[in-house]
Amino acid sequence: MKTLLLGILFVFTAFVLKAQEGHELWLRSSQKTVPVKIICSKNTPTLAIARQELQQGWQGEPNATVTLSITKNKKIKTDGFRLTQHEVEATTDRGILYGVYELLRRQQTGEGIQDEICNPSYAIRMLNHWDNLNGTVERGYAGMSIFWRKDDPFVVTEQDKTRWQEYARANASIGINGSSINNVNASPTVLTPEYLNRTKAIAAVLRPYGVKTYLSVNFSSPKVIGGLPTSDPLDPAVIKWWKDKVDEIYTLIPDFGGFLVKANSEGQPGPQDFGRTHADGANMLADALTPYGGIVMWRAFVYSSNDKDRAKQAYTEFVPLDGQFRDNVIIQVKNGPIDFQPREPFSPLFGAMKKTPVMTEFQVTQEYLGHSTHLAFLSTMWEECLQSDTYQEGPGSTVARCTDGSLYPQKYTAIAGVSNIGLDTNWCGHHFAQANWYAYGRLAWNNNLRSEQIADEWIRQTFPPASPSTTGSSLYAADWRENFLVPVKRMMLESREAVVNYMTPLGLHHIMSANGHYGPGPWWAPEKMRADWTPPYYHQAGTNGVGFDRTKKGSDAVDQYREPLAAQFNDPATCPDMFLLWFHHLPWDYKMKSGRTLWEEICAHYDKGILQVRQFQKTWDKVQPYVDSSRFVAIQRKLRTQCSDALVWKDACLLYFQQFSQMPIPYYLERPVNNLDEIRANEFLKRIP
Ligand code: BDP
Repeated sequence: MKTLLLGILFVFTAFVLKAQEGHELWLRSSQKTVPVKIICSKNTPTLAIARQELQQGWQGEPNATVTLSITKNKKIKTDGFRLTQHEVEATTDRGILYGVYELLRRQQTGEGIQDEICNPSYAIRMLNHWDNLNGTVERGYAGMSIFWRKDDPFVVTEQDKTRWQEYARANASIGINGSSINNVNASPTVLTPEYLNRTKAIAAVLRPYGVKTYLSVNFSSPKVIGGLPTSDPLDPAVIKWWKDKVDEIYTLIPDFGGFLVKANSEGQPGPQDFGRTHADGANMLADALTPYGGIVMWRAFVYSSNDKDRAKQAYTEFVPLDGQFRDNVIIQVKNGPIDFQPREPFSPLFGAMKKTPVMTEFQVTQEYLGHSTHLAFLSTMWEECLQSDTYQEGPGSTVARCTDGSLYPQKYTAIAGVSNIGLDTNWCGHHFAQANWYAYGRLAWNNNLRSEQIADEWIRQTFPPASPSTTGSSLYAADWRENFLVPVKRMMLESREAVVNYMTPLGLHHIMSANGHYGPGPWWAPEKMRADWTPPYYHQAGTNGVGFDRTKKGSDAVDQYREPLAAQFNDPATCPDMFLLWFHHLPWDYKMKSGRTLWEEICAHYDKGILQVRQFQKTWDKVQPYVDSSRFVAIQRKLRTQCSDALVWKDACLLYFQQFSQMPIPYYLERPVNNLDEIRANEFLKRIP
């Protein structure tokens, strides 16, 4: 009976599930529109969008009346809203728009609506685009930039505008309210009139959706495009140049958000070039922006080649400056102390600068997690970071609370995600990478959300069943939940851990090849290369063991964490396994909590990663009846590549480390199928997808 039913279902869904290219993201238009009446006393471009969305997406009872009201309810923060089944109340029209999207989402996912107030965790919820003015995207794996292009760079076409509008709508639907639209490795040219004009055109399209526009700026701009002899932040002519530039920008874009700055980092210019501090540089820009309410997001991603431990440097450089920044400067800190690795402990800067606003920077684009080829749902990684306890103000001082204003009062609260968006039809390269854009927005709105809920919402909206009701009691709905929703959700929730397992288990980090950051390369160390850009610096493998000693006897990075964490991380017996080789250099035969040796444990993790991806393939093949053919095949192909890549990772790392451990790969595990010398010989030929 069940087989027959599945058979019928297969034929039925194959008919109903039209091929999809994924361009609609999680905003699939409903199959039939249900009429709704809307009462709203005001009209603004933003409210017009709110109305239109309701009219197109209403799935409640037919001809219901929905009231949109702007009030002065003090419990509702800017951007927040009060929601009932038939009412959205907010203090701004942006709040109304967010409330409408929430209402429609609840209808689509079948989640109930109480009379409730929803306020965002952060006032500023940013996407950072690493888009270059020539249209390429640094660490972008989904095509060229949606904002910039090489040919006819200043012509704004209807096609451009449509893309920007769709982009803004997707952001608004998950509460993202800011975009910095050019690479943090910023070209000074972006501040020339032609590029500012294009920026103005972009801002005009994003504005009604509540998305403010920001720019990344190059600290040498006064010299490079202003013709000044210096860019010294204390030089009066430099101060005036920035002030005039800011005036010019606000004349074009009155609601411009502000600047994002990467300074004295990886060769970028900055105040230290003139013997000044990060605070001198950031404050100078902040002062120019103050009259307009603009902000500076100053990145703490700094490290130099001569330090003993790269992981310690941001903290060492920034903590002494605590209290010296203007209140419209926010220090933007990557989630981990090194660089967006598949797993890092949280950056010790969170909670350490008590008199300075600090914001988290996540990487939505999968630079170190298989680009847009591997399926890796990053929500679990961000949740892990946000929920990490820093103990800065006693137990419960999570990273989330250290940055959202609940522990330290700050004028501006913010969060940033490095975008994974490009001109590809499906925006993100991998259909499942869309879930990372979605999850980032949802966590930026509510930093206490759980990945399980986020995945659930995303699946329901992105792969809705052919039958209109997912919540009703029909056999079909129950079947869809059991055979599609549950296994796909499980796969998503496990996917990041799988990547950690087959790439960098047990606290290993930064062992990928060369600059592509895609395949394995634990051996990669060209002669003249900076040591801290090569994997051996991070894994320290030798016949005596593996791992970076960051204990009190080593680089002492553990001391940047508050007790009880410092002591816990310092002792291999209490250090969580997942951070073991991040903090410790241990012999290959070190006895793990599991009873296995360290070497066996490493092997077991790499092996498990492979088994997990194989399971993802099985899961996906089985859900074919529930997915349109185009997305089904695209994802199936990507999973195949992920599986063969994972095998290369496992074989490369195990065969390389085995040269030091000199121990057999446990015989109960699969044998390598690739040869190390062949992987090494092909390393640079490997297609970067
Ligand atoms: C690294 C990227 C590099 C970025 C840098 C940054 O490899 O392309 O410019 O981060 O965040 O992860 O500035």
